[in-house]
Order: sequence, then structure tokens, then C-alpha cells
Amino acid sequence: MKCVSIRSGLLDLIVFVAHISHLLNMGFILTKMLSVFGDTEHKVIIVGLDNAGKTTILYQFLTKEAVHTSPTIGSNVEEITVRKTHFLVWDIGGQDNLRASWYSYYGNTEIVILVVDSTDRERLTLTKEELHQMLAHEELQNAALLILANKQDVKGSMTAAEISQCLTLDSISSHPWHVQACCALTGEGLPASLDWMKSRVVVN
Ligand SMILES: Nc1nc2c(ncn2[C@@H]2O[C@H](COP(=O)(O)OP(=O)(O)OP(=O)(O)O)[C@@H](O)[C@H]2O)c(=O)[nH]1
Ligand SMILES: [Mg+2]
Repeated sequence: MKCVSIRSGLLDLIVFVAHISHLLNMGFILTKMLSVFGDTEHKVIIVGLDNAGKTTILYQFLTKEAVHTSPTIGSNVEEITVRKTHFLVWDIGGQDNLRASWYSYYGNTEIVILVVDSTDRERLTLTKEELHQMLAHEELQNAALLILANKQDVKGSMTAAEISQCLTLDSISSHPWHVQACCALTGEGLPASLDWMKSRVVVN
């Protein structure tokens, strides 16, 4: 009698363990499926000098419309989905006194978007300094860099090629980078930017 009850207890235990392992396997498969189907969120930061058009770009990404903005104090954050790839996009204020705290947003960043006001020739050297200082930061070692040459609608604005040259992008071998001309008011150039961002996180 005692022998039968021990055997049935053991059987129950085996069934229980099998059940748990099945559930764990299912969980593993589910996690895998979610990552394959793009449920992971990729962190993106948008930086650049004040008035470059960062916030306008963030909301053009999100709503496909030009919104009215005021200078950002701190940051804005939105989730942007590109054909099942999710980006968590932080738009950080670019005023002089705010730039010293950009580093606090760097952790786990996969893509840095540097927005350049293509009409602002005087401050391009300052942008270059900010860019190279930022790329030297260890928390951005693995980040890809997207440079948006914004405000292309303004007559006489610098071309993407001029901006690349002034920022000495050709000297950057530590990070994958890409330059895109755009206009945040109309959205021109922004779908191509999102495609590039998606291609970056898919290859990784
Ligand atoms: N003509 C033109 N104006 C633009 C464009 N993008 C943004 N602007 C204007 O530039 C000004 C600044 O835009 P914001 O998006 O607020 O700039 P920002 O980079 O977020 O500035 P901070 O928050 O101060 O760092 C606004 O008046 C925008 O309407 C563009 O592509 N073309
Ligand atoms: Mg802003």
C-alpha cells in the first residue's frame, strides 16, 4: 500500500516538473517570438543646438505634422513605431546651459540623432565640438549616428555634403554614421531617416 502511494507521489512530481518545464519552454519561445517580431524597444536620443528643430522632428515623426514648439527645458519622450520596430525617442533641450547634462541620457542609447540647423553657419563649429565630445563618451561606444541636415526649405541653407565636410564626418570610424537632408516642417527626408534607423537596429 505504502509502495503504491510513494510511486503515485513520484509520478505526480514528474508530471508537475514536466508541466513547469513545458511552461518555461513556452515562455522562452514566447520571448524569442516577441524579439523576432520586434517587440524590443530601441533607445534613441535627439541632440543638437537650440533651435535646430529637434522637437519639430520628434513630433513630425510621431504625427506626420508640423507642431508649434517652444524651447525645450529638459526633454520630451515618445514611442515611435516603424513597421513593428519600436523606438523610444528622447528629444533633449539644446540650449547652452542644458548641453552639459546631455550625458545623463546616454545610457543604453542605440542611435544618436544629431539635428543641424542648415541655415546656422556660424554655429556649425560649435556643433562639431559637441559632436566629437559626445562620440568620445564611453556610454555611446556602440551607438550609431544619424545626422539630420534640417531646414532644407530655407533658401541658401547648407547642403548635407557641406555639413558633412564641416563636421569632418569622414574622420569618424568609431561609429556607423549617415547624413540625411530634411525639412521638419514638411517631413521631407524623415521617412528615409526612419528607414535607416530601422536598418541599423535590424542588423544588430
Ligand atoms: N524653416 C524651417 N523651420 C524649422 C524647421 N524645423 C524647425 N523649424 C523651426 O525652428 C524653430 C525651432 O524648432 P524646435 O523644434 O523648437 O527646435 P529645438 O531644436 O527643439 O530647440 P530647443 O528645444 O531649444 O533645443 C521653430 O520655430 C520651428 O518651427 C524646418 O525644417 N524649416
Ligand atoms: Mg526642443
